[in-house]
Amino acid sequence: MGNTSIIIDPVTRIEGHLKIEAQVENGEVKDAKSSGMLFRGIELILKGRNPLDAQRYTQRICGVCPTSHSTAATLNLDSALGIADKIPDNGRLMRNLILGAAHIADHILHFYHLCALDYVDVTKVLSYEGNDSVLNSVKAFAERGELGPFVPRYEGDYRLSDEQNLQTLSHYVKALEMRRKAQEMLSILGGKMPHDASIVPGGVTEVISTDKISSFLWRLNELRDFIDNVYLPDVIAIANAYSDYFGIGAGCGNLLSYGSYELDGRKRLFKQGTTDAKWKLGELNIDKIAEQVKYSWYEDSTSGRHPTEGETIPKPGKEGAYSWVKAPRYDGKVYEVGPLARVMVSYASGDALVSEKVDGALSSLNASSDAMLSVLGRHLARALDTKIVADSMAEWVLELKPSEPAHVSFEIPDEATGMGLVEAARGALGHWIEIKEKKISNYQCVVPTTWNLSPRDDAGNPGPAEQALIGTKIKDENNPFEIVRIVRSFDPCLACAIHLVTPRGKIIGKYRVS
Ligand code: NFE
Ligand code: MG
Repeated sequence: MGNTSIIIDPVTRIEGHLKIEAQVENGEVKDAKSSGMLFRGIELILKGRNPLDAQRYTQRICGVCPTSHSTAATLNLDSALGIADKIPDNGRLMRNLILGAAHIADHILHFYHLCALDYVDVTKVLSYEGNDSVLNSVKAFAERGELGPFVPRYEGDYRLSDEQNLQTLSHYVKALEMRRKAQEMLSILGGKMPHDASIVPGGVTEVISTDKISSFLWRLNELRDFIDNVYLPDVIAIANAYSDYFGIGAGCGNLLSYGSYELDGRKRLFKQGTTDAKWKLGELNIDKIAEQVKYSWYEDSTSGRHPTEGETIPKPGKEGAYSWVKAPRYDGKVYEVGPLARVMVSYASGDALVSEKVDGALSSLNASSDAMLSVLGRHLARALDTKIVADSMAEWVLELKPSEPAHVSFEIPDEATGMGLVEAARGALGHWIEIKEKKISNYQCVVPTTWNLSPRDDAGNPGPAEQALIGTKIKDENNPFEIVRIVRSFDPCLACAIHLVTPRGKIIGKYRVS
C-alpha cells in the first residue's frame, strides 16, 4: 500500500453531478475534496421577476425535492408579504401533509434505490434456485445483459445472508410501488408531482373534501405498514450486518436543523436548533449563517455574506477553487444538516417522541447515541424521521375541516424582504428574497447539499462530507466501498446545490482540480 488518489467522477446513484477525490496514504484517507460540477443559476434567473414566480421557478431546481423548494419559497413569500401568522389551519395542515408525502417518497428512494445496492449482493441472487417472481425477473434481465441499475459496482464487501439478499431485492422492487403511492398521496393535495401547484403564499389552493381525505389516508396507511414492517426492519438488518459502519463516517460532529412541520400554536414537530456530538442543544441564530467562497468558483468579494446580502457572481477558473458549491457555515463553523440533524436536535431538546424512537432503535442494536454520528446513524435517523412524520400525518389528515378555508388573500408590497426556512428531506433549506418595485431584486437559496457537500471554507476547514471521509480506513483501494457508502449516507443532491447546464452541452469553461 502506498499513496493513491481515488477519483470517483461522477458518484453514481445520487442526484446530480458530484466528483469526489480522496488522497489515500497507507490505506487511510488523508485528504478529500468534494466538487459540484453544475452552476448555481436559478437565483440569477429570478432577478427582475414577479415575486410569485419564486414558488414556480425554484421548484425547477430539482425534480426530487421540488416540494421542499415550493415550501421554502412560499414561507419566504408569506414572510415578505406579512401574512406568515395568518395561514388558516387547513392551509398549514395541507402544507405539512404535502411536504410529509414528499419526505416519505424521498427517504424510500434513498434507502432502496440509491443506497441498498452498496450492501445487497444482487449478482449473488442470480445464482439462487427457486421460483420467486422478483428473482425470475432479475434473471430474465441478466440473460439479456440488462442488469443496468445493479452493475457495474464495487466487488467484495457484501455480507447479507442469501435469504436477506433475496428479500431486500424484493423490497427494492416493492419500494418502487411505495414511492408511487407516496407521490399519488402528494398529488391528491398538491395537484401533481413533481412540481406541486397548490402550495402558495397565504395557504394552499386545494379545496379539501372527505373524498380526498379518505384517498390520502388509505395510501398513507399502506405506506405506514411498509415503513414499520419493511423499511425499518431492513435498516436494522443492514445495521446488524455492517455494524462497523456505526464507527465510520462521523463527519464534523456539529448538527443544525431549522425545525419543521408547523403544529397548532406555533410549535414544530421537529425542533429548531443545533447540537454537538454530546447532544448539547444550542439555540439557532439565523444571523450567524454565512456562505464562503474562497474554494468555490465565485467572486471572492462575495465571500462571508449572510444570505440576505448574498450574490452569485461566477468566476470560472478561479485559482485554488474546486467546486461550484459554496460553503455555508454557522458562526464560522462547519455544520452538518439532514435527517440526522433533524432527529438529533429534537433528541437533544429532550423531545419525548423522538427520544423514545432513537433510544428504542439504538437499544435493539446494542448501540449508544454516540453511534449516531456515522454512516449507519444517518440511515437510521432517516428511517426514524420517516416513521415519525408518517405517524404524525395520520393525525394531521383527520384535523382537516372540509367546510373551512385553506387560504388568505394578500398584496405584493413595493418593497420587502423575506425568509423561508424549512427542513427539506435532506436537511435545512433556506430561501431569502428582496423585493423592490414589486419585483424580485435578489433571491438566495442555501440548500442542504450546499451545507453537506460544501468544499473548504475561507479558513480552510473541509466541509461535512469531506471531514467524514478524512481519516477513513480503506480496505481495498480498487473497491472503495467506504467512500461511496459515506458519501451516499448524506443523500447528496447536487441538482439542488447547483442547477444549470447549458443546452446541448456547450463547454463554458475547463477546470483542472488539483
Ligand atoms: Ni434535490 Fe433538496 C432536498 C433541497 S437537497 S433534493 O431534500 O433543498 O440539497
Ligand atoms: Mg473524519
